[in-house]
Amino acid sequence: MTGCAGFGVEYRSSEHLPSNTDSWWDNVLGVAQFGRPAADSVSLPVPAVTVALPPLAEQPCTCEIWRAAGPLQSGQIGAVRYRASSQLLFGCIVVPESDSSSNGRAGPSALERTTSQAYAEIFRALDALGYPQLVRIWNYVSAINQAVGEGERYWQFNSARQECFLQRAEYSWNNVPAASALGSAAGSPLVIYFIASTSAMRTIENPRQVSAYRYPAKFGPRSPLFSRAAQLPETAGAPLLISGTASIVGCETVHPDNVAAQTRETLTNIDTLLATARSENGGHAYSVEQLSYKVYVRRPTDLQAISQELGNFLGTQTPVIFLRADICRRELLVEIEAVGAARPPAH
Ligand code: 3EB
Repeated sequence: MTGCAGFGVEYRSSEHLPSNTDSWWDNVLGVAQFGRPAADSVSLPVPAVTVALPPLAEQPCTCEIWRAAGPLQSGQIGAVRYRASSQLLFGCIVVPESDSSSNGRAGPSALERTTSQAYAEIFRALDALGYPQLVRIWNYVSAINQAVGEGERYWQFNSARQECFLQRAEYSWNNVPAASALGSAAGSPLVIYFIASTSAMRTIENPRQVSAYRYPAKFGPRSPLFSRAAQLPETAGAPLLISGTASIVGCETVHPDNVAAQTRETLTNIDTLLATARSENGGHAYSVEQLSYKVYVRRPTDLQAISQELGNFLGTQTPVIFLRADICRRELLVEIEAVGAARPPAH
């Protein structure tokens, strides 16, 4: 197998994972577990990272399972655990905030130091392993909306992230991975997991939205650095990884008090991104019904309204999971990310 064959995501409750010796695991790259894995669960045979965001579902733990065609190899470099095919790598790192070594009184905050440490470890692992291109990255930051100084903790995270990327030759303002950054409970460690590739990706921006790296300073002194979507190399359906997407038009939050309208605006943003991906990238037939969705919900009581809007837009056949999370602007009530492959271009 070559390229990104077999690449994709699947969602399952922890209770429904096959036993460790099952061949089902052979082409699993890694797992993110949302919520509380069963106390008696044995460690999984692939890298697994636990994120303290509870699923809004009956089961206490939802697994996001990433696959790629094998053979796959696992290992650990520094604090980064990984598993990789010849082209794609899944990696994860957990850094408690207090663990980050202090450099005295002034200078960067604990969250900035922790973020810089995590990204330094990630880049060191990718350098050592030869997967230089980060394609998609998930950042789970505790107390993300908490006020600090002039801003919020999210701003501190953004400062450190921007500095880390811009120090690297592989990245520039308009060539950065797709991302999500969500808030977990205060006291949770910084949890980051990611997909990296041996070859270059293509990034896609949304014409309805100002690129995040161009957000004006009122959203923080150093802008968030991520692209709206990343497309893996042009093999096997050109998989598209869509960043966390919210009710933002231009650079402003719209419908601050209306969760149904925020959900519709978010889905319009995703739809627009797919149209852009189709027109820029050789007519790959991406469609909203063919993606898998992960929905972050600020207030559990909004679940029904959000779920109803999604149903109207996507029908009921589309894989969707819902997680309780803080979103990086206080007025945002919902954020949605997605992943999927295309049908081949029509000739
Ligand atoms: C936005 O569009 C909403 O900081 O990595 C979405 C996806 C958002 C990723 C990030 C933030 C991030 O600005 C928030």
